[in-house]
Amino acid sequence: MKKWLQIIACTLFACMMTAGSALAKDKIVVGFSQIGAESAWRVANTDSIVSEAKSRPHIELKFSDAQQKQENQIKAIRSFISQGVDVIAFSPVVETGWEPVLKEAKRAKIPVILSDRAVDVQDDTLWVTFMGSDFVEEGRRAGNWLMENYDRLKNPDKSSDVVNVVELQGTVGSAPAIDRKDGFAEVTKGSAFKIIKSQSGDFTRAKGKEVMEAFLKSEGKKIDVLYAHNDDMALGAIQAIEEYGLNPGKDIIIVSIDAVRGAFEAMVEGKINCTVECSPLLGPQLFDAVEDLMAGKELPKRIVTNEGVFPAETAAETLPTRKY
Ligand code: GZL
Repeated sequence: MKKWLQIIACTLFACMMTAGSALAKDKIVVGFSQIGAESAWRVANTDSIVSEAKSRPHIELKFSDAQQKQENQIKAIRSFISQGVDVIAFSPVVETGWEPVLKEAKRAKIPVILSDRAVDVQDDTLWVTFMGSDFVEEGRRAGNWLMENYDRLKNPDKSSDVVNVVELQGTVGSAPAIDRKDGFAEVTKGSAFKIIKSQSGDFTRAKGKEVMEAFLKSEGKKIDVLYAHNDDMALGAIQAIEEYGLNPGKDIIIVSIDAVRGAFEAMVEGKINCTVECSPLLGPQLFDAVEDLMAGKELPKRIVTNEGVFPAETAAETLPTRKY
């Protein structure tokens, strides 16, 4: 009988120690690898993550900015592993090339949360949950809004037999660029809306202007519509359109994605016709998920952010309510 009592006593002691160590953990250390600061959206996303971490005294955030380079994100994740953080979270700049480092995190028993963008890996046990927008749906919303509103907005002397669309894509190989292209193409397939030029502007204002200049040089007044995968590229393109001597929002209808403040200001000026929301305010959701994870709760594999569509007509009244 004595032997059994000893076994029970040891088991109870071990349980108390484990519980104690979890309870004694006064800090949850999170390593976050951010893509960069390529757009107003990204800056707002970083602000949301950093400020939310600051508002939670039990969260210690180790933040790394990769300047839009995958190799820097991989280095940062390896560093988090060697530091023995409790959770790794990151916004993957592109979809592929993550297996090796995610397998290292798994071997180190460090859970990984995907924030904002997804990865394309065979083994989905390499990440715990993906939280962020449905980019395909954002592309569909942009295409549907355009088809429903183009005729009332277009320059009267433009025909509607074929509507020539130029597309500014996001970063090559990134989930939002791939999915936003697919969603727009899916809903406009077989319609009068034809993409005549499509090129990456890497989600930046400068590159968006540069590529739009090239579109205008080759297609000129043939262009009826600009579909931009983010507002920063649309704002750069507006500069190119005006320098070319055309009126953005009138001669060229512009539909974009993100719904950042700059897009609302451009809509108030009549230079963008619609922006589809993609919320960067992921900080609260991210650290709720971290805390649930550390408390041993099961996380859903996919957490989708809720978003809307903002036409220019409502921009003035909506602008004061915008948080980014
Ligand atoms: C979308 C996000 C994209 C934004 C861009 O969730 O990954 O990256 O649309 C940003 O503005 O650069």
